[in-house]
Amino acid sequence: MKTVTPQNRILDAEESMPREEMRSLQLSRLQKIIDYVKRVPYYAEKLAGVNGADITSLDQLSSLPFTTKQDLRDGYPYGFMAIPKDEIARIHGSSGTTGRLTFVPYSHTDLKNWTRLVSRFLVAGGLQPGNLVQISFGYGLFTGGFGLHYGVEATGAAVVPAASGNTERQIAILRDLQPDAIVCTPSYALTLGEAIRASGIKREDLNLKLGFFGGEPWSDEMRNRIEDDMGIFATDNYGLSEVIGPGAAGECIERNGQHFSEDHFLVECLDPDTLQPVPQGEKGELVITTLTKEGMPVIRYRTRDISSLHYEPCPCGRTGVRMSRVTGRSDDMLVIRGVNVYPTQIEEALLRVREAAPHYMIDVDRPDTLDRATVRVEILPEMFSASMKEMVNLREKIQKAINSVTGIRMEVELVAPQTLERFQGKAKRVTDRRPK
Ligand code: DLL
Repeated sequence: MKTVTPQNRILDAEESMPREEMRSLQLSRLQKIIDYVKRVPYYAEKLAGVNGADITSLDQLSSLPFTTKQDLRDGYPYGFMAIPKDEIARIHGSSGTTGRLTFVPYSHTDLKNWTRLVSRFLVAGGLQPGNLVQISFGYGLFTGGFGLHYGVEATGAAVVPAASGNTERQIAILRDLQPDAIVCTPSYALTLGEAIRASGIKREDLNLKLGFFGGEPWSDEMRNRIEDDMGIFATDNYGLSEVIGPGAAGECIERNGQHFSEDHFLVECLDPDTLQPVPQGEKGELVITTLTKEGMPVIRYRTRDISSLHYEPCPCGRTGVRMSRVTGRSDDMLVIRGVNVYPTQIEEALLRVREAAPHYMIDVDRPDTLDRATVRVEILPEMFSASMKEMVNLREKIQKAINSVTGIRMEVELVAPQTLERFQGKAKRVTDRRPK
């Protein structure tokens, strides 16, 4: 059974605006936001002497100050809020996997815009009015659950707010309510796919056609595996709490990059060391300026996400710049014996080896003077009874695959099926025990 490619539909005129028109819209919004953000003491100080009217070209963006996660932390809890407390409509928080939580206040207008932005990528990925969508993201401070919830409803589709966790119940919902689409992190989609197979349910017993996955890096190999397991057409969507949550960018059915909603965000791709723009199409750190946010606008927010930007026209008709898959966060990047390695590269390697499950953990230590990276990999249940020789061959095969993707040799340890942790939200796969 092949997954069916949905039809191309575009929700808003802004999505296919001629680029020149979009740039002039961005410029006028940038001018306004520059004056607006001065309500925040950090920006009042950093932008002293700069007025919106002084910005006459988008090229002047490069002269504006950056905002980092640390700046937001220094302003904890309300330091970056630009509206009075009684105008807050909701507060979310960043997942805080890399440190302390950051709170993000939204105005009523922000919530309205956010909902629309989420609807855009859902429609772009094939969602139709009348569809039923199972949302298996956490509902809470994390922006995934609520963000997708309102976005789905606004498209005319219906929601089953399954929330994250309880895989058995998730499968019962999939089987009994027959939703058309599922929303979760890609790592949870993999876990679900595996649990569905183990429960004896066939993908033909389900009605799933679409999957909307985001919140963490994943690869095309992983997409193939998930689509195969669930019989769906899967798209990627990107965002971060500090700028809005899901909905900053999302794939259309062409799946050749995620279209940024440029009427709401100005995106740059910079060399993380020199902070200068990288040539078009090359990898760098995404830096985002919010153009319409009221609750917590940010200027040149350093996302730490490594991606590339592509401006060539997309056959779908959308004109927004497209970002490539995020390879990883610059702060997730491991430097092992001087070589840069992202956890997603290990995943990519494992997905090339048929007998290995894409469930893994990476342990890094430095027993003497050299870094040592060990990848623990689950074997598939059908390999469990394999001979010692087959196991040794498998280990070597995995080692080779990792070597060809990362360029370095890592230790590989095979572990029994179902013994590594499964993630219900974002996966966390690295333990680094090297002395700092
Ligand atoms: O993860 C927002 C979100 C929720 C996006 C659900 C999509 C779907 P945070 O918890 O603040 O917000 O984490 C943001 O997650 O800087 C990236 O490192 C990573 N991330 C989000 N989406 C993707 C993606 C939400 N599609 C951080 N691919 C970001 C790769 C992603 N990484």
